[in-house]
Amino acid sequence: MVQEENGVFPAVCPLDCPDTCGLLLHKENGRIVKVAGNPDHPITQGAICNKVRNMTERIYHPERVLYPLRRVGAKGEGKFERITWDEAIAEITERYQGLIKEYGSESILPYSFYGNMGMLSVDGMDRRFFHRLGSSQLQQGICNSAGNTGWKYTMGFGGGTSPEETVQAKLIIVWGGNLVSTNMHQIALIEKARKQGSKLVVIDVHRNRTGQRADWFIPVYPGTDSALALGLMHVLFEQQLVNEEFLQQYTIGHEQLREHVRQYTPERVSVITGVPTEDIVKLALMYGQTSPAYIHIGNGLQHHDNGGMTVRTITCLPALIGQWLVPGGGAYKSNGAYGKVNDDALECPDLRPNPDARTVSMNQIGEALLTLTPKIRALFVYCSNPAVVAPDTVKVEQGLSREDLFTVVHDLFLTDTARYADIVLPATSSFENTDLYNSYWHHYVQLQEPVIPAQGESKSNVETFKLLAEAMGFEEDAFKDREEDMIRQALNFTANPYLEGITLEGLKQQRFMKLNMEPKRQFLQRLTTPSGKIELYSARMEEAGLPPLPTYTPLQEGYDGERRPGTGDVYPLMFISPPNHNFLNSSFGNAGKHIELEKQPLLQIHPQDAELRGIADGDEVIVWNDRGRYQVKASVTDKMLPGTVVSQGLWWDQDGKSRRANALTSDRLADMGGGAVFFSTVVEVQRQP
Ligand SMILES: Nc1nc2c(c(=O)[nH]1)N[C@H]1C(S)=C(S)[C@@H](COP(=O)(O)OP(=O)(O)OC[C@H]3O[C@@H](n4cnc5c(=O)[nH]c(N)nc54)[C@H](O)[C@@H]3O)O[C@H]1N2
Ligand SMILES: Nc1nc2c(c(=O)[nH]1)N[C@H]1C(S)=C(S)[C@@H](COP(=O)(O)OP(=O)(O)OC[C@H]3O[C@@H](n4cnc5c(=O)[nH]c(N)nc54)[C@H](O)[C@@H]3O)O[C@H]1N2
Ligand code: SF4
Ligand SMILES: [Mo]
Repeated sequence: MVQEENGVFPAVCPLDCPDTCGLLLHKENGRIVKVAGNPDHPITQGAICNKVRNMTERIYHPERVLYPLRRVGAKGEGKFERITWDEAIAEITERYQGLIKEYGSESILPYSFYGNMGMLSVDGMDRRFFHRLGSSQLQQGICNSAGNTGWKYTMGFGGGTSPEETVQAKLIIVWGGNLVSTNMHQIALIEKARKQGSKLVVIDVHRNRTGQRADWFIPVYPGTDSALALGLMHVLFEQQLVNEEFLQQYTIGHEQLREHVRQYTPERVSVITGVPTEDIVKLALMYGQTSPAYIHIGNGLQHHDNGGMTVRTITCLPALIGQWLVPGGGAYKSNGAYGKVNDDALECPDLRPNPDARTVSMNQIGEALLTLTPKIRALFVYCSNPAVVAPDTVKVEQGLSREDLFTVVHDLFLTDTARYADIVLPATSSFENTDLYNSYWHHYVQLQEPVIPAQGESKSNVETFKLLAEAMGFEEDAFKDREEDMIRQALNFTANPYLEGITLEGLKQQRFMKLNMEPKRQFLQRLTTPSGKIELYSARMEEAGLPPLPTYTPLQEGYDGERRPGTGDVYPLMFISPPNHNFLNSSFGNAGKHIELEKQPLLQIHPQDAELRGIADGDEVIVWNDRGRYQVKASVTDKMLPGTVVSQGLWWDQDGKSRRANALTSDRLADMGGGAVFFSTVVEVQRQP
């Protein structure tokens, strides 16, 4: 049931952002005229970002896809004709049935990520459908999987310090994260802490918006953070700043670690990281002598060849000084595990006739489309835009161009990916749906109910996959469930004590309900490693062929102390392409206001590197390597150490101007979790002739 024509209605921000803000949608004559923050939300407290304040532009965008489309031009050309839903569903099921008969169900691959964080949308009816179909499975390693794996080897449970506590911290280290743009309410909490005398240290490869606010910004060479953390450990042990009692009681491997870190002297670490020796010592003393000390581990530093080990190494630091037992101390990488729902009930993996169906890495989609045997013959993309966000987009595009590939894209827009589709299906915005939301940062569960009707002929993911299931003749009850049934099933999960007391009825009344955080105080319960302790030495890592102790491993492409930029390598510059302030990954890359604010993609380049190449501020430059090219405007700045160039934002390429950063990035996988290595990229830059 959709709400009345006029009024103010509660909503949830659906975007892949840790804050998961509570919203209020103001409606006039049936249209949303204003998107505001909900002041009653205990964490987000009515403040929202500019991106979502301008969300109406996206919802009512003139280019929103409102009807099913069939391709009439060449793949990539973007020429389509309008068809009906009946025609679209009939064509898809006919193709799928034919492919299954001839090549088996694994010839079909779903491709999705968290374009909408609603659990029913991306971990719900869609999963049921592809399980029952017996499709190939997608390994979703594009975002945080390397780092989260490294964290879990060390700590077990995938949750750290609660946001509310961080205001008590006296020292806050933001390590490889740009929270001003990507987690604004954590910044609000940090500012509160600073008013009470806390210091903010930011460690990053460039002085991003967050670094610009820091009391101390420490620039590092990309991919060298584990060496820095090991250098800090060296000093902590040497200066006897470690908490021996905590190490004895709560950790295993501290004796081995003590020996192991002797080799990481500040002098050696300084050469590897670019951080002056005295700064390494100063930071170690600060960390060892300030309590509570909180480390916020960003996602950026784990998009590297060594990303899993980097997060694992930093995760060991609070244990050395016993900060896990201090309220406001400890560390955060993701708090997703606290709100874990009943995934089996939601996704119904038992419907799968072939539990051993092959798994394809979403980071290697281009390669998979081009070379995998037996071939992928059909691709169903939803809640993701691989032609822009996946590594090595030149290969992705070649794969998507295959004439014998049948591609369906379900989206709100004709994205760069959708232009290669055979069939495009129109998706609703989250404000048109019922869905359940968790945050991977704060502890509030939230409910979205439709505020406006589905625009045009758009349908939600749940509806779309139900229609497809019906047309495929899938008769299981799982495909008859309504949204509210699915929410009840998800919340019915006694295995997670944090979820106790959260119900659909409660959510309808209160809109946001806090997880039951009582068990958290029993810190030991959260150490779900095999030993039940913090594993400074991990036998499981050893079994997986990884160094069991925290270790620094240089990037495969790139440089450290031994191999400096500009010393004759073909591609002497490290290329970092993190998110920008006004887009959400590639979402909003087509919205007027958001583009107006970002203007155009820039390449931040150090004055030394610019001078060497005769590049002046404002010049159009070409960035290239063996994989592809990227055309941007140079911004000469000393925000990075020489040798690193930075370009923020995932831009659409529809004007044919080579505007995809991922044309340059590699589809290698990180050391853990099948993670992506976006930032382990080397390039050369020249002024556009
Ligand atoms: N405005 C906005 N907000 C977003 C997003 C967005 O696109 N726009 N995306 C959302 C998503 S999906 C995610 S995963 C999060 C990500 O948000 P964050 O956790 O903040 O991570 P990133 O922005 O990817 O990278 C953060 C920083 O890592 C730095 N970095 C790169 N390599 C290294 C390194 O080797 N060492 C160190 N120390 N730093 C390094 C980059 O320079 C960058 O400043 O943000 C979410 N929020
Ligand atoms: N170079 C480089 N590449 C990166 C990153 C980086 O920092 N640098 N970051 C990486 C990270 S951390 C991530 S998480 C990925 C993110 O990559 P994606 O998950 O692909 O994120 P978006 O680009 O936001 O694309 C989401 C799409 O889902 C659509 N969508 C939204 N809601 C719905 C819905 O309800 N139904 C359907 N069917 N569609 C919907 C949106 O319109 C949009 O086109 O990108 C990765 N790529
Ligand atoms: S994108 Fe993040 S900060 Fe902005 S409204 Fe959504 S949840 Fe809040
Ligand atoms: Mo992400």
